[in-house]
Amino acid sequence: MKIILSSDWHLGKSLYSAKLINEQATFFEDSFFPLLKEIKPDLLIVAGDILDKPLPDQETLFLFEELLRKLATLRIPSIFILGNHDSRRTALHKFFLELAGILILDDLRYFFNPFVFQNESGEKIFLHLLPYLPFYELLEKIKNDGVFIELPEANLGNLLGKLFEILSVKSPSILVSHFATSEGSYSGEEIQIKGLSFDYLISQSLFKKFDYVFLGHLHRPQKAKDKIFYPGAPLPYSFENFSEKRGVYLFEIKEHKILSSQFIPLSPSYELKLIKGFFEEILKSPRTDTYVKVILRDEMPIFNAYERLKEKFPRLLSLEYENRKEIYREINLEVLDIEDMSFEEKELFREFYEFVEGKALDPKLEEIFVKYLEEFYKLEREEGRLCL
Ligand SMILES: [Mn+2]
Repeated sequence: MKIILSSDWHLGKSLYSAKLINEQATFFEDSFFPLLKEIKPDLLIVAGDILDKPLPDQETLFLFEELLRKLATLRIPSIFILGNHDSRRTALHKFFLELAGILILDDLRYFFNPFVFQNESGEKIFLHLLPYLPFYELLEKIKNDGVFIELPEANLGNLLGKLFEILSVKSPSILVSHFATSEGSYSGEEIQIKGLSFDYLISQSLFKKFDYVFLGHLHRPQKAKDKIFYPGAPLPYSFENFSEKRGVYLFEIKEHKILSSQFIPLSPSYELKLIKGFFEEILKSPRTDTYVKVILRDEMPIFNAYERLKEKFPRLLSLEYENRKEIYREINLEVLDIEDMSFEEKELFREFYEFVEGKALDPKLEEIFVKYLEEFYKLEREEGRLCL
């Protein structure tokens, strides 16, 4: 039996100001579906974060619909579970989709009693499907199923530990779920949404009961102990680890065992580039149409830097200064003593500079400021706008 495992599609994702929907459509058209056609898996599993937002826009829903239509046309049985970015909207037409061989799981109906999947040659696997649900919702659902659990401390690790304890499994048992494990390796793309906090870090030692564990949430492809697999996001969704290979896992299962697990890299439909250096040097680099993030090493702010770099890099998404990370410090109004503030321009500028930069004003900068201030007054006087 051949299984393709994918996760974290994040359809409808934006990277800074750039909507990636067209690139996502191209990726599925040019990379993902050609692979499915070539491999003809018995089953496709997508382990959560199908859509990027709980309230997806129309374009995202159209793309999702198109992908589901293709899966149905290719007659590839598919199982999707919800991730922390999804909402019930992702599973809206689940009952109709099931008629087309596509299961979208937003509840626990195949957790205690596994979903038994059997291929044409009679090979069977037992899938325990556990979609992402906020902790208290999960607790509520378990109660509704008539399972009562006492927790020493209300956190997901404890709850899952107990749940796995009472679960009865048959081989090969596969857990499909969506969360972070404390031993996992992060990409910086796993944005906290719907309160996914450190309580949601699960120790991999909890999985003893299962033969295999297929997980979503961490965006870097990774495996552990030859039984825990994260396929990761199929496309790069941040400027961290963007050069890492993305793709899917292919499993060959025979006689209750995974005979082989292979990570298959897929070509991305776009590239990300991180450029670090001094402004004048960067201006000399060749023009590129890929998505770019620039980090300037310059100490002093560069006039109109974004617009000037944009000529070189039309898809410039972000511009940062390496040493000016704290520029958006929280403004603490209680510390600002208005009565004590001077309204003399030089003094005001010095205070403003100190407030924004967190350090004293350089005398050279002050000189420049005074020079422009004098010029400004001179001009204003000449034009008759100032009666001083
Ligand atoms: Mn994700």
